[in-house]
Amino acid sequence: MAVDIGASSGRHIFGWMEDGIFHMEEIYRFDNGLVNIGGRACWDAGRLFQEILRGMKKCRDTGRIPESIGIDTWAVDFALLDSDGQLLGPVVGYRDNRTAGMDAKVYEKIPEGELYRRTGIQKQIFNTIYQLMAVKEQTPELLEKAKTLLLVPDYFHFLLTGKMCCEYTNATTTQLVNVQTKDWDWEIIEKCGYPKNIFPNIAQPGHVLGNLTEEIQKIVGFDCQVVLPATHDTGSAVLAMPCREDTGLYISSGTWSLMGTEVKEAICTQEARAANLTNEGGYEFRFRFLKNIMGLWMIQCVRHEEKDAWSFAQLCQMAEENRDFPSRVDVNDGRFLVPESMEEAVRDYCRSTGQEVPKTIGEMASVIYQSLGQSYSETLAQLEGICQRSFDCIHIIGGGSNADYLNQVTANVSGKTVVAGPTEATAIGNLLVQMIHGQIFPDLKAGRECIFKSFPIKIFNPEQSKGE
Ligand code: ADP
Ligand code: LRH
Repeated sequence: MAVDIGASSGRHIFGWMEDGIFHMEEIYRFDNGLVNIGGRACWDAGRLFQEILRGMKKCRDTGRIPESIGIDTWAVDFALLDSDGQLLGPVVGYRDNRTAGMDAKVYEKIPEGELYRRTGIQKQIFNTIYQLMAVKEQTPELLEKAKTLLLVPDYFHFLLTGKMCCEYTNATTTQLVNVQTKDWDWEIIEKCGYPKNIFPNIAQPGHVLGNLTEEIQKIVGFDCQVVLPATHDTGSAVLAMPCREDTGLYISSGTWSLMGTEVKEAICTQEARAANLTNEGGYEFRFRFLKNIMGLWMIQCVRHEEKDAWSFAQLCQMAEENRDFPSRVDVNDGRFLVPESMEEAVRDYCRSTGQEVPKTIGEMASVIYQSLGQSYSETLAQLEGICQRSFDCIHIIGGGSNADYLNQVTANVSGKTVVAGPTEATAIGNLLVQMIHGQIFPDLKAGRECIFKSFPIKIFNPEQSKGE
């Protein structure tokens, strides 16, 4: 059983092998999003854990009892726990503005270039290293009281088993893990002044954390092992890329668009840093050399502002009807990270750059999808330049691979064939690691091979004449 919780929704996916084919069934789905707690943008960790239990109970009710379970979520966010394992405060979300100015504070202790060389992680103002600096500066008593720091999936795994660890793939997104030793970089932690004893041991995907506690068994009605997947959702998603070689080009497309390729050794050069490319830790110590692109967050916000009057499929269709609308925005501009109004932020960008301002929702959607496509195309050029190779096609995986119009725009602007799917790549990748642990697959290569033949994919070839 994979429990995959993204920034916009979570789901319980049951997976099994039958006749050489990887099958899966969605058992339960729930919404996610930021909530305001005491003026901060937070995750409702209590509700999310209740949703996790609800989905597990549904397993029991439908007779789908898993052999093992693993949870993945978005990266970087964490819980601080006291000596009784209780939360010391709400789990603040990465879009909260408490990190403003914290980059400068961190660089007073350790220069930015050195940080990149030691961790390989791109600067994102919301990385755990900057969030912890915000805690240290704004609420130092929290850090003094804290006994343990757990990233979000580690926290949920702790609530299920009573056991604590930080899973490696997600731990690397803290920007506190050394790219060589693959362990906490104690020197960075010390220089930043964070208490060393709050960082638990790092465990690899495939590690058996333990069984469900008796209390949880009573609630959900069964017992099973918790086997760590790649708990960083992007880490799981990329495992499920339906590609015969490891080195394909992917966009893991959801709230964020994570575009990159797998590499054996991290690329921590000045050129890679200037392009804001990151080296996130992966299964078997592979690295995902990728860029965080603002992603479908932009269209999610617009849909929300329009009171969910249109489905994503309708927004795609309206964008296509307005395909000739000429304006483009830099989707990675900071103003789109957490704007009061995404529509106003897009209009403001167009106005201030002397471009035509979108008036209708169709024009707005057209600007967003086509600007995303443009950013993909620019990132492709950077990746091809730095990796000194050309890619045959772009794999788009995750919920965003449902966006046919964006897939077509991506093919058109990049001149590459787009292979779209599977849409539940993250849950499949999560299951894959559990299945390798259960010896259903001998290794990742065999698992990827099976995904390739088990799940439908859609092909989009470039239509140069359409001129996006
Ligand atoms: P996350 O894991 O970050 O919460 P998902 O991988 O679930 O995100 O992807 C959700 C996104 O996928 C939505 O924001 C939406 O833009 C896109 N999407 C899902 N279904 C469709 C569809 N039918 N047509 C167009 N876009 C879709
Ligand atoms: C995608 C994701 C991404 C991170 C961001 C915080 O869900 O995990 O890889 O950079 O959320």
